Amino acid sequence: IELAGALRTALRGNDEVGLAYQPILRCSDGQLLGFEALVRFSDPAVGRCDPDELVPVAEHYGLMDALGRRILRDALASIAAWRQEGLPFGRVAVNVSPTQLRAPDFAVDLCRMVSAAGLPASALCLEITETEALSEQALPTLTALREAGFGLAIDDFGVGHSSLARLRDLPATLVKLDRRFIERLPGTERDRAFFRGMIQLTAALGLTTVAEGVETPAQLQALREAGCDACQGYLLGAPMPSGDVGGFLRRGV
Ligand code: G
Ligand code: G
Ligand code: MN
Ligand code: NA
Repeated sequence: IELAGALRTALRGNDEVGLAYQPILRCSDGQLLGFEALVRFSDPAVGRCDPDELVPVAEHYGLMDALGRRILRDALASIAAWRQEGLPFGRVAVNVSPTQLRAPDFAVDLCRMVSAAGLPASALCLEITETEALSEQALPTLTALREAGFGLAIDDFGVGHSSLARLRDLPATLVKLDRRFIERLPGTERDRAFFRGMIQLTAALGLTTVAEGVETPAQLQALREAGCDACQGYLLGAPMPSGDVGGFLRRGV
């Protein structure tokens, strides 16, 4: 279809594919911890296209490898530029699709890209969806990435197929609690107890927790009370172009 064609053309060229950066803040005091890079493809013929549409099309047409590589390249370039400016932007999270993760050379390629950009692996956190992260075949790659120093986040935690037994053994550093849980806050005592339990479980495994889709002060208050580490959402800041990150940081949070 048209979108696949537009994407193929964009990937053949050398322009940025388009990333927006959404801030991630510590719940307790609002300290900035980092940003999540979200792909924002737009094209004169097909208009603006969100990742929910773009990623499946890229997967279906065999373009995900090239798209994933371009996203990483652009994110690393922005990180290097922010560093040059001395901006305290924290750590940047990049979403990694199942196809990318399954490529046998993914970890080696990524290490090479990061050092070519003059960055330490710790500058990046890789977000992997729960279903993929918990699959048996992902484990060697995840272990290699973790050993190389990358942060590893389980994205959309709690809504996919998952086994708690596998979660226990995963070399992850962080879990992102899906928006569907946050939507239910402050909610009933039962909703809050459920949420508190999730935080206790992940904390017991040594994982940092990030709540997604935080939209109201009441939700943020509930997160604090439950002991959630970090938050992300329209209340704290919408995804912004890389050029706006400096201004956002200077304005203070
Ligand atoms: O930005 P938005 O809310 O539309 O993102 C929707 C979904 O797409 C999110 O679940 C996010 O994890 C995923 N996504 C966003 N950017 C990327 C990306 O660069 N690569 C991959 N694989 N997924 C992404
Ligand atoms: O990685 P993930 O799939 O979770 O990506 C987060 C998605 O959620 C992005 O597409 C982003 O644009 C969107 N998003 C970010 N903050 C909010 C929010 O506060 N509310 C809602 N509804 N969506 C959000
Ligand atoms: Mn994500
Ligand atoms: Na998510």
